[in-house]
Amino acid sequence: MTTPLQIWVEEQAKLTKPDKVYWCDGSEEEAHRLIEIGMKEESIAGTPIFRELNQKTFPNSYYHRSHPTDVARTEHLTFVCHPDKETAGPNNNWMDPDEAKEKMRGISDGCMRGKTMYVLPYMMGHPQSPYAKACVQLTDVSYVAISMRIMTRMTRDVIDKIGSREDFVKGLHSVGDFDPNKRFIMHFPEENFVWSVGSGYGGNALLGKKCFSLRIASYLGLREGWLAEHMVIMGIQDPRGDTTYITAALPSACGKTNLAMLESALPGYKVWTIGDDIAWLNIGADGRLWAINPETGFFGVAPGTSMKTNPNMMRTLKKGTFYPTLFTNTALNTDTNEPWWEGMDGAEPKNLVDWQGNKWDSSMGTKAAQPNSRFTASTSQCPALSPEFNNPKGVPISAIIFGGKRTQVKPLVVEGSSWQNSVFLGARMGSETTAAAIHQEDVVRRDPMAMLPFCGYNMADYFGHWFNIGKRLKRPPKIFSINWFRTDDKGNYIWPGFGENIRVLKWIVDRAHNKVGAKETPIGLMPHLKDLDLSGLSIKKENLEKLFGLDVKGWQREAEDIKVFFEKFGDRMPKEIWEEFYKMKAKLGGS
Ligand code: OXD
Ligand code: MN
Repeated sequence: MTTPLQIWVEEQAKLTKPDKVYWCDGSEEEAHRLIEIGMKEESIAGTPIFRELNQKTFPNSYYHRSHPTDVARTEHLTFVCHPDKETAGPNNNWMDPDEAKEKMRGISDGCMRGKTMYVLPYMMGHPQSPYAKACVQLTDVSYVAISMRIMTRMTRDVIDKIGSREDFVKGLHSVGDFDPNKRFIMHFPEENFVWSVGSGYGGNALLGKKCFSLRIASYLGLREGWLAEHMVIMGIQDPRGDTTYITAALPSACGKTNLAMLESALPGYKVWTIGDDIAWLNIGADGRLWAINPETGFFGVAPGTSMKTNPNMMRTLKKGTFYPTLFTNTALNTDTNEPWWEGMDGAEPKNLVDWQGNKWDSSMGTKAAQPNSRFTASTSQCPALSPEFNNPKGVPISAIIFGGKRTQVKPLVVEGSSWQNSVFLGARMGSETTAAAIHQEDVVRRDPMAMLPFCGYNMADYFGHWFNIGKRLKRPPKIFSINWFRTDDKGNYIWPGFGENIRVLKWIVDRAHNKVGAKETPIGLMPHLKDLDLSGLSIKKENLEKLFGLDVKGWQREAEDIKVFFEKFGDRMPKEIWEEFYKMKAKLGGS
């Protein structure tokens, strides 16, 4: 009997016209075979898809160079195609689904000619988890097939699981001819379908990640009563051996991966990693929020990663298991055949080529590694991986953190005073932009819950959904905002960050267990300094004031910016958001 899955694959092959169709089984042997093909037969802009790296120091690692125009997420080419524009909201680009499909059919006709179409059956989430989803992606490039094998649970069993069902998650991906004018990432939430052409970049091409697990899944969550969030999941073990699970949402390239596996600077504390990018949050029978990480890999920003900033990631990258590790658009040390990036440990190697293959040294004033260059590595290689990682139920969440990169105004840590106030706290977040998406860097943009680029529907409805979830929780987590990035008058970061962030996490955990008090301020609850362990840090008094004080004038300006953003949502905005906004504004005083 022909299944709906087979019919769908045949239809896509008829349109895209590959030379071959190959169904992947996710095995180790297959991964090696595809890497061999990528080293010999396929290329992007004349460069082989994979190049073997130094197998002694970076076992089972391969280097990949993308098309030079294709290095980050392209938010302006990303569309959410609900039948009506209002459902997509002002936070998304929208196109009518029929129009979008017609456009994509035109671009996709024959786009796999001369290539192999890889059929990738995969699960997002543990196959035994009630929250997991069965998915199939089609792609025409081995780099994406190998990356998906690292990032997801890819096996033939998924095909049996789908069986005769029609509601599996579908992804059609082709790198096309990399023409930026024919590059689109189209989402069809009503059909659990993503259609992406023209880009091989992770966030645009690994369709289980941002496209399904956030944009489409957030909409599924709205309809089914759960949340798909851009969040780290981690366990914090205290000196008594008790572990508290928390999640943290931060915009792209703001240190989520570092946070997820930080090595504690406080003796007796240990962090256990469950995920570094995506959390699916469901309400358990006990009325608590439970989190799973649907992914099985890290797709992290390489520059800045070192033994000092993220020792567990460096160990992960060098571990070498049967999962390959990929480095994309980093620089290369041509003496040792190792990847290299700005901020890596040790002196600058003598013989380097930059991410485009040109001879490079730092006197040239350019960057050797593309600022959004990435590694792709299996979570199984992480020494801090939580024993709960594969628990199909997930872990119970006691605190949620919202963060952003703000060099001014925002204090180190603030707590919401109620669920309603906390949703407002998440909704008012803003962050300075980074290289993870193509746009001007270092300007503040509002980024509620770090979900602005990933919420697959109108964010006004999303805030409403958060309020509804709160009503159903018997034991809601406490909610906090953090900002590691405040600078002093000379522009240097005040807070030491990285492993020292445990000091703030300890306070958050203590608050979650009602062990310490907090003081009320117009923007939420803030710590009494006596409750934060700052021992051994030498932060000047005026800088402590920046971290823990309230910049009233700055917040009055901030309120104006927040208002302009909220007004974009018109009448659809829940009244609770405005209630909290005006309460904060009144407490801040001023005009
Ligand atoms: C990512 C991103 O790749 O947020 O995780 O851009
Ligand atoms: Mn991310």
